[in-house]
Order: sequence, then structure tokens, then C-alpha cells
Amino acid sequence: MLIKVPSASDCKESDVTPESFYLSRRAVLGASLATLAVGSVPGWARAADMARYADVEASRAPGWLADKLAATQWGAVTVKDEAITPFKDATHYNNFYEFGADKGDPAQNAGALKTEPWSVVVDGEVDKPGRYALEDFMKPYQLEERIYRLRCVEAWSMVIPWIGFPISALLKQVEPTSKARFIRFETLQDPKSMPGQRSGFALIDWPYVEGLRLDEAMNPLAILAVGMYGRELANQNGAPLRLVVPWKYGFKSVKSIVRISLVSEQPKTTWQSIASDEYGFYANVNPTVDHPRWTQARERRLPSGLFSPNVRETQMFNGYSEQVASLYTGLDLRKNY
Ligand SMILES: Nc1nc2c(c(=O)[nH]1)N[C@H]1C(S)=C(S)[C@@H](COP(=O)(O)O)O[C@H]1N2
Ligand SMILES: [Mo]
Repeated sequence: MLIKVPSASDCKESDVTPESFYLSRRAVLGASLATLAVGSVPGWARAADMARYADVEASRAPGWLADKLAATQWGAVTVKDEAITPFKDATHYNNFYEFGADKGDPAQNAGALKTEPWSVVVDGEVDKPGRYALEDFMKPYQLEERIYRLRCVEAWSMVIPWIGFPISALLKQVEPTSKARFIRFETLQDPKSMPGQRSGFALIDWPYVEGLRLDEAMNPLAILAVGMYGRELANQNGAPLRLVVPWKYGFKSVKSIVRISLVSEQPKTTWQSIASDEYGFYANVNPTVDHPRWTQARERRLPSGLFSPNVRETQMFNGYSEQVASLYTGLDLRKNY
């Protein structure tokens, strides 16, 4: 049974399994047995700047992406006095339910995801809709390294050096119409490569969907990422294109995006659809508004172990108040969780 009730000494991993709480472990495990992990073909490590981080697995980026990564503006946004999470932890402790409900499942199973060729559709309320090969989609953008905190609603956190570009730059390209008020993102749906989607038991209505208000998407901190740790994204982290919104709980940062739609109505998002009393549309990191089943006042910063749990106070808007608080003036954050 997946139900686990948090104890008084919060923030132990065993206490909090909130998101997987809603998935059928039996179904997901059964499905993943049928998937053979694709052997890791040693790649030609050209690239970018993996050398700046320890123990980073060799890059296998296609040529166009390796070129773009090499031209990244390094350290464009950083986190002061907080250690970057080791690559190994960032790539082996994941939530990506398309590949299974356990933290190690994505690393095990996401090798089956084929990220090349990849296409991205931009549609809805835009003057310039289109369907692009990822390479063409990415052409206009200068990549920047953004070292951000990532705070999962399950009360663990990491510091990850992403590589991406601001969504505001995309919006400038595609020209939203006057009716556009929200932006909606959709993950790939491909049950052949995604064992979690083959399960008839999971409560998730695939594909995984997330969204932002247009003014949130315009905030300079909101990015679409194609890389991490000086290289391309690992599949389990949402290759080849994912959202990163550092002031919101991790589930907003949707992975492996195939469709971006400008819409006039607030999109129905995945976790909201599953349990709207627990997961809201806004999902701003907020230590003063607890999850109905556990406190959000603290978090375990990974790596975290039994003898060094590495617990820290959670910060309002995950430490990005200065940049984002003004987006929410007049909004009741207790109601709009
Ligand atoms: N498509 C998709 N995107 C997703 C998820 C998912 O299950 N499917 N999990 C979310 C959650 S709950 C978190 S905490 C982050 C984790 O990102 P990371 O594994 O790169 O750290 O991805 C988010 N994006
Ligand atoms: Mo999460």
C-alpha cells in the first residue's frame, strides 16, 4: 500500500510519497518489466562544458545542440552559498511518472525515449503557429546557464545548473494574440516507450499537462531547458525540452514537451485533475501553506541521508520573492495554492 502518513519529525523520505500515492505501483512495476533498458552507447563527448561539474556522464548531444551548448552564457543566474547537487543525484532521484512511480525508475527506463527527431507544435492564440523540428525551434535562442533551486512538493530539494532560454523570448517569436491569457504545455504521449502510460491503473490522464499564466511565463526566471550540468538534458530529466519555473513546486516543470499552446482559459493541469484539494494551479513554493498531509515549512536538500538529513527551512517562492512576488499582489495565496 502506498499510503504513508507523515510523522511529527517531518521530511524523512519514508514519510512523504505524495505524488506516487496516486499511482498503482503494481501496474507500473508490471509494465516496466516489459521494457528493456536500452544499453548506454558510449557517446563522443564533445562539448560543452561538462568539465565544470564533477562526475558528469558523457554527452551524446546531436551536433546542432552541442554547438549551441558550447556557446552558452555560463552562470547567467546562480545560487549563492548553496552547493550544486551532484549530477548523480539529479539524474537518479526523479519524478517522471511516464517511466514509473519510484524515484529510480526514470533513470532505469527513460533510455527508451527517442529524443531525435523531436518536433514541437506551437498553436492556439498565436499569430505565428507552427510545427518545428527541435533544431529549428531552438535556432533563435541564446542559451544561458541558470543555476536554480528545485523544490518538490514532496519536501525535498536540489540545486541544478540548467541550460535554457527564457519563455519570454519564445513568446516574442510566436506573437500571442490579445486573447491569450495562459500558456499550456504538453508532454509526449508514447506508451511504446513510456511504461507508465501503458498502465491502465494510474490515475493520470495522459499526456501530462501543465500551464502558467501569461505574465508568469513572461517572468525572466521562467525558462525552457535543453541542458543541465554543461551538457544536454538526461532523458530522465525531461529531454529534449522541459519547463523550469524555480519559484513553483517541481510538478509545474513539465518534461519532454511536444506542444505549447497559448490559450484564453486556465488549462486543466495534471495534478490538479488528480487531486485539486492537494495540488493547485499556482503551486507557488510557500512554507506557510501546508499540504493537507504534511508541512511545507522545511525540505530535505539532496543528497540527504539518515545521519545527515540536510534539512533546511523552505523559503517563500523558493527564495525568488524579489523577482516574482509582485506577480501575486492581491491574490490570496492560501486559496490559490
Ligand atoms: N511529464 C512529466 N513531467 C514532470 C513530472 C512527471 O511525472 N511527468 N514530474 C514532475 C515533478 S513532481 C518534479 S518534482 C520534477 C522533477 O524533475 P527532475 O526529475 O528533473 O528533478 O519534474 C516534474 N515534471
Ligand atoms: Mo515533484
